[in-house]
Amino acid sequence: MTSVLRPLAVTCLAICSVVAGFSADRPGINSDEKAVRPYTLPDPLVRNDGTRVRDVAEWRTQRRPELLELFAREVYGRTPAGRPEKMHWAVTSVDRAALGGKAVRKEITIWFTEKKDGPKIHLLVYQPAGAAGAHAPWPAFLGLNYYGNPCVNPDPGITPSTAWMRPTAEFKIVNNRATEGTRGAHASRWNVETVIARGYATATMYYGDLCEDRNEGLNRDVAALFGTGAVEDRKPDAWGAIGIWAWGLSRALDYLASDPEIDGKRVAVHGHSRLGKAALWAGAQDERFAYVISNNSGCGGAALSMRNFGEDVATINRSFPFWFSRNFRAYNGREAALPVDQHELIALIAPRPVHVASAEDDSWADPRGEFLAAKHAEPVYALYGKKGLGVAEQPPVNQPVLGDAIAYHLRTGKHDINAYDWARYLDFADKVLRK
Ligand code: GTR
Repeated sequence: MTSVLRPLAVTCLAICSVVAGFSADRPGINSDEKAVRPYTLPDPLVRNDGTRVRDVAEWRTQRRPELLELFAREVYGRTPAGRPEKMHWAVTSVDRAALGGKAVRKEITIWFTEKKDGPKIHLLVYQPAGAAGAHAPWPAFLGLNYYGNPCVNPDPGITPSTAWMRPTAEFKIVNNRATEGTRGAHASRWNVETVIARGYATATMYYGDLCEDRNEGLNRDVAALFGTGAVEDRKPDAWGAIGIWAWGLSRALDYLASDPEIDGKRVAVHGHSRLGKAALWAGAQDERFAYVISNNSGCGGAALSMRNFGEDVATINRSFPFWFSRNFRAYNGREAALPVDQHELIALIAPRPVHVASAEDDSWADPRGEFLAAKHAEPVYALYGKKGLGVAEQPPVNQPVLGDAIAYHLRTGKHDINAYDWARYLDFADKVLRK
C-alpha cells in the first residue's frame, strides 16, 4: 500500500457513513460499514514491474496499456479492435418536428456485416429542433436502454422493438417481448425533453440487440459474429456481455461521429447499473468518448472490489456468469488477489471528465466504494494537472461535487436514474462539454 492510498482506505472505518438499504442485507453480504476489512489498493501509477510512472508520456505509453490489458484479461475479457470491415448503416427515419416541434428524431440501423439479417442495432437520436447555432454541431449523450427504444419516451413515432427481453410485468414485457405498454415506461430514466431543452442531443439503442442479457446471449448476435463461444466454453479471457455492450457503444459513436449535425468530439457515454459498468469500460477503452457517466454501477463498475461492502465478485459471477470473462471467477472470494481495482478503470478515463453517481438506498452497489474509486483515480488526473474531485471525503446526500474533471454525487432514494441525476450530468456537461 502506498502512502497516497492508505489514509482513505483506513478512514473508511472511522467515517462510517452507513448507507441504510435493504438490498445488501443478504446472507454473506456485508452491509455494515464497521465490518469493512482493511484492504490495500493497487497504485495506478506503479507499473507491473514495481517502478513508478513519472509523467503523462510514461502513463500513456506504458502504464495505461498495462492496465487496459489487465482489465481485458482478468475482468471483462478481450474486445476485438475497431469496427467490422463490412459494417454499414442507413438512416431509416427522420422527423424534424418530433416532441411537439421541440426536437428532431432520427432512427438509424447499423448492420455489423453485409447481411441485413445479420447482427444489427437500431439507434434512436433526438436533437434540439432547428440549427445548432453557436452550439453547432450538437454535443450528445449516448447510452444503452433496457426495454427497446420506445421505453425512453412516450413519443408514438419511435419504432417498436421485436427483440427478446428479460421479463418484467412492471414495464409490460409480455412473453419476453415489449408491448405498446412499454412505450415511455422508462421516460423518467431518460429525461429526453430536459436534455434537448438544455441544448444536447441524446442517443440510445437496446442493449439486447448487441447481446441478450442471459446466458444464451453469448451464442448469438455480436458474440457469434466474433466466435465468442458459449458461456462455459469461451476462452478464459474471451469477452462477456459487458464487453459486448461496451463495444456496441463505440459502434454507435462511429455513426454519431459521421452525422454532420452531431459533434463526435463531444459525446458523453452513460449507463445505469449493469449498463453503467458497460459505459465505464467503453469510456476506458475508447478515448473518443469525451465524458463518461456511471450511474449506480456498483460491483464491476465504479465500486471498489477489494472493499467488502455490498455485492461481491463471487455473487456477481454466480448470478451473471456471462457478464465478465471466465478469468474473473478466479477472484471469487479472493478480491485481494485482483491485479487491478475499479479506481484504475476510472483512471483510464483521465484526463477526460468522469461523473460517478450513487444513491443512498443502493447499498448493494456500495455508494462509498463508488466514491472511493473516483477519489483514488485522482493521482492519474493529477499527472495532467487536474485536481479531480478536490474533496477529501464523500459529500453528504444531495450535495454534488462537480470537480476538476471528476464529479460525484450521492442522492437520496433508490437504485435508479432520475431527474436529479440528469440535472447533475447536464450541469457537469455544461462545464466540460460546452465550447
Ligand atoms: C443486479 C446486479 C447489479 C446491477 C443490477 C442492475 O442484480 O447484482 O450488479 O447490475 O442488477 O443492473 O440493475
